[in-house]
Amino acid sequence: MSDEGFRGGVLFTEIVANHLYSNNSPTMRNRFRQKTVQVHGPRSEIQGPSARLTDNTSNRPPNFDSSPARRYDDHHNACGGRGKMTIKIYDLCGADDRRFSPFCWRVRMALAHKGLEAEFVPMRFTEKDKIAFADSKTVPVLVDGETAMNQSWDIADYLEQTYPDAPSLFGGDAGRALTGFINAWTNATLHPVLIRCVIAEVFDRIDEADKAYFREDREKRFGKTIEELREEQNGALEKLDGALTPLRTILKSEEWIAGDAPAFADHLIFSAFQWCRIMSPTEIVKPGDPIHGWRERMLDLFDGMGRGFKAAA
Ligand SMILES: N[C@@H](CCC(=O)N[C@@H](CS)C(=O)NCC(=O)O)C(=O)O
Repeated sequence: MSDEGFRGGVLFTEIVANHLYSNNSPTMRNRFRQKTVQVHGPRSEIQGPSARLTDNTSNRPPNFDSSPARRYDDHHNACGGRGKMTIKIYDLCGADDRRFSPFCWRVRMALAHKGLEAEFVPMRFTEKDKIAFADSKTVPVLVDGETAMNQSWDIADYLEQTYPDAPSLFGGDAGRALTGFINAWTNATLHPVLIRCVIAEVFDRIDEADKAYFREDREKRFGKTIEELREEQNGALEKLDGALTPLRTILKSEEWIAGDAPAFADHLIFSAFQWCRIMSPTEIVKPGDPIHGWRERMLDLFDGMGRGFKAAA
């Protein structure tokens, strides 16, 4: 479509997945409702910022033999591709281009799992105007053709629905429901404990331009200063050990959280560890811990995609 075609607003089709457990509908089909959102603004806003801010990072590993991504590549190529435009993901970015958002990592892993290429558009906390077109104040935001949406769970659900021939993120309806539990546990239990272990170090590594916003927002949220939270970090690490018990228990007997092969349940929890690994030099899990071994396996996936993102020193 020409730029003129976008003048005066663009129609985006937003597929909104109703939140798991907030909907009694038993079928996958009914979990979705579709609405059309009128998004105003010039095309440049909708397509994202200038080329300077576009990193063109692709999730597709070049030399990976046994991953689901590689299997999908073969299938995708055999089918002649889908002919769709590249998926775009708005991604939080810290100082030195650190991509640290656990929610964005969930989507990065989901795309790699499905073997889908994507362009990651970096965005700072204080650049929310870039995602206003999607009516969002948080990242990740996905743009896929005419679809724009936020919320990492909804994006994973959308990818599962839209690319059903690619390796499954959930392994069917039962797997989706169990993964919904992992999603809720990660959000409600794991993240709140982890954030207290690393928040001061996250503050140290976000972009200078974001520091005043982050300090004000997080200090209000925690009712403490960043300095006080820094002092409480060791105590927070002690509490983390207990919170990780269910994860450690399952990883004593299973190679992956999802069982025989990694799936979105693994990506969800791994993303929280990536957030810490990229922003904090603190050793969250120690060698010898089954969680450490699993995290190493996760870092190896997709031709070492996760490892390719520099750990904080
Ligand atoms: N429920 C959302 C949460 C997304 C979220 O909180 N993203 C953070 C980055 S990790 C964000 O954009 N925060 C904006 C802010 O703090 O101003 C999801 O699952 O996508």
